[in-house]
Amino acid sequence: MKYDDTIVAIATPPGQGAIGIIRISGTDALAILQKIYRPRRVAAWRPHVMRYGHVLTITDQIIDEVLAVWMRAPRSYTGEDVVEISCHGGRIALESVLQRILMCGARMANAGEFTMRAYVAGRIDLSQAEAVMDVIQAQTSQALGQAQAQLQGWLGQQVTQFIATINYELAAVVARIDFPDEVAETAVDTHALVQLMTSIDTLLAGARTGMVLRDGARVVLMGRPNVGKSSLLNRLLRHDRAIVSPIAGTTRDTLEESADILGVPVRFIDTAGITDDSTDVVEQLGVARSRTAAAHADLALVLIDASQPLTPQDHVALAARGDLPAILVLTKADLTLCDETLRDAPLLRVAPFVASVQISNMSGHGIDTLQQTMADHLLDHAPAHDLRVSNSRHVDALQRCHSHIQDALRALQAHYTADLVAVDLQAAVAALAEITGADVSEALLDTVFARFCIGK
Ligand SMILES: Nc1nc2c(ncn2[C@@H]2O[C@H](COP(=O)(O)OP(=O)(O)OP(=O)(O)O)[C@@H](O)[C@H]2O)c(=O)[nH]1
Ligand SMILES: [Mg+2]
Repeated sequence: MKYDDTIVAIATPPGQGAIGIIRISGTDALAILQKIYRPRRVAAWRPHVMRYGHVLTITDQIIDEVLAVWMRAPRSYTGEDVVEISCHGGRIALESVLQRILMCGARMANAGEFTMRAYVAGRIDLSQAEAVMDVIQAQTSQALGQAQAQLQGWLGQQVTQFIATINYELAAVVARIDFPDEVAETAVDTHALVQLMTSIDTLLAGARTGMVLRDGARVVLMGRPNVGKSSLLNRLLRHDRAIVSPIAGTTRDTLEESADILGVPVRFIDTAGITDDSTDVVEQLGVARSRTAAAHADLALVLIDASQPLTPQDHVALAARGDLPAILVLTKADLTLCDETLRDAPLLRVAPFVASVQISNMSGHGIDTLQQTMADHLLDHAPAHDLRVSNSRHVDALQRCHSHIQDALRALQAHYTADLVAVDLQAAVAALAEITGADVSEALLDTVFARFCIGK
């Protein structure tokens, strides 16, 4: 498919900067540039060469002093003719150049439309298009590595290989439909299909980590009042975000902040200390919010004051985490520790703890270990390389493919007719094709590109 219109957008973020870039894509990109722009030296336009000059009004007044480059199709981001103009990075300069281009017949690009054109032109597959946004939104270097790997196309290649394997077996099944007497049931290599399911299982096993790196993990700090939740939050963030005081009930509302924990993007949620004997309405509301936060988290840090005997409120706080995976954090390790608490706390479990760590928010003792323990848990089953599935859309498609292959194998085993087996294998291929976008609906494309920003 080829688009017949030319799109334009400011590709750099709003605000002031040294430069701001305007990007044009489509058949008229160069013609528009030639209309609005006067190069310093008159010469024929050569592709991929940056030229110095000015963007002018219709009456030849200077709008801005710029550098411009023309990238000839198909050697460009979109696969179409693309022009990029580096203007001064001020709102008025950029807006004025943009308006001038719109007057020449270009239209404002929709969010993600440049990348969508690259996909439609076949320059990248859909999983690579999605990776563009993942690269932009990556919050840690590990997340970036994973997004870059997907942008380079490993997932598309892997999926294409899977599709080829299924199609090979599908051909044997179809041959049986056409020539039932000549092609044996055993012509289908069930072993190859079982192996494919194993490969999908491996990809799915690493996907939890992939998604944690892409989307971040939610880690909730829980415990009775005064155990040191807010102090720990401040330690983990390396700045004083939350108010800390010796008064029980200091934090009354939940408070969220993000940090990079050894490469894992983590959103920490500090909560109001959990009690069940509060008569204060605001405190009760805070406690309710703490419980809600726990319900939506990936991991809990359950804090116990190791310098004090356990109280009934500790039990309430421990129970509040439900079956959320949790690390037991024994705080105030700089004080004289209470032997009984050290002995009993790890046993006070609703579900087993992932680990138990002693820390001091005062000296910083144990904070490194705690960070490592969190990262280890959140990166569980992570392949050491960057080739991880990280998008729930891909996970869903892989799961559906897996179950269709399973159905096909069952149908083969039960000696169902070949056309029934074929239906299952075709469905398996269709599920995989959604990942690369080889066969997708307009609606799916809309959802994928809705996440994008204008100009990308
Ligand atoms: N010695 C010592 N004191 C600590 C430690 N952590 C916190 N504290 C002190 O304990 C008190 C309560 O700390 P907070 O961080 O406000 O406790 P919290 O769990 O957020 O309390 P609420 O918000 O009331 O639920 C403050 O006086 C802190 O200075 C620690 O590791 N060692
Ligand atoms: Mg607090």
